[in-house]
Amino acid sequence: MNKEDIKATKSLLSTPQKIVIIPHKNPDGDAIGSTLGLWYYLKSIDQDAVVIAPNNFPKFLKWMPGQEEIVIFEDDKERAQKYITDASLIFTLDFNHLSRVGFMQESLEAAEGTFIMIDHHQAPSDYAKVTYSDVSMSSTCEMVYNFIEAIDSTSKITSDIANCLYTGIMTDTGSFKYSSTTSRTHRVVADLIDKGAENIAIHNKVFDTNSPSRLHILGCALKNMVILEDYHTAYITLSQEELDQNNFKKGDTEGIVNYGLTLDNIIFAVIFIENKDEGIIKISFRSQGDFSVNEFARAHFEGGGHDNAAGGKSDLSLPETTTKFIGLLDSYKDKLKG
Ligand SMILES: [Mn+2]
Repeated sequence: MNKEDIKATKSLLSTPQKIVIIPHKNPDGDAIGSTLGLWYYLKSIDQDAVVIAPNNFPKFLKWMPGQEEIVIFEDDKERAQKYITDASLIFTLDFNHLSRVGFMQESLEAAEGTFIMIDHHQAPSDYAKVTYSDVSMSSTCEMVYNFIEAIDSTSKITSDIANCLYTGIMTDTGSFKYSSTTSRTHRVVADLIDKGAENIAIHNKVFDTNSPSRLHILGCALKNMVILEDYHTAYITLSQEELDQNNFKKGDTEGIVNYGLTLDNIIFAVIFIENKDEGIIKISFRSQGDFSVNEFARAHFEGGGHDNAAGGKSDLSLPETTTKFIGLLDSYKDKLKG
């Protein structure tokens, strides 16, 4: 955070505000961890704050401290809308375009409160008065730690805040192994453990929660995996029929894309998931090293994200989409060196 933004934020928080804190649609561990961590902090300095999520969040986060206080816009529109309309200060966390809140976008665009953005994705838009944006950060949770340090003191971090921030850093770094993990990330995490983050319990609660449907879908996905050795690429497909056969539930496909990267010499991994309801193929891209899946997704699949993790979509059928994908790889052959 630069000095000007720190000053502006301190001045905003020096008077009582009505605050809403917003994560993106389909919130993940970092989105929920950062919003709840910030929420606990703001309450501790006697601010009136509430977290409003566009829609519900996955079961593996339902143990988090404070999660039962989150207002779900989709389920509780009137109440959520009133909070947004009345808000004098609106924090948006872990996203940087208002379109990332889905059907909540209109409400936020009409809101009169002052916006503060805390986010680590590329190409932020300019809706916020204070934009704390840093693509080198491991997670928004690490940034909330920095935020509290910059405007106040890390001594304000309670065990609840520590548990929330630890969760987001852990999930967004793939348990501290993605390239965004720095020595600073480990120092922050060490301090969070000192402040009460129950690291072992958090790992268990987040990762040891497989359901039968999730494991069956994982089995199907791995069987479907296609390895293109010449391009150091592996991709997985899951059709709607396969999802239905295995009693698919929301969240079951989370993280499956990463299995491709566990293969020796594979640096580009993709999963194509058919969604008949929305009439699209949802795509996740992962890479290791310099190959930018953000650029690839932006150029060809109406998406984007980070250099090593991005999303996208296709309106073609599942076979047409994979054919298109395979056809693109030759022009990236130089960049896809293992
Ligand atoms: Mn994040």
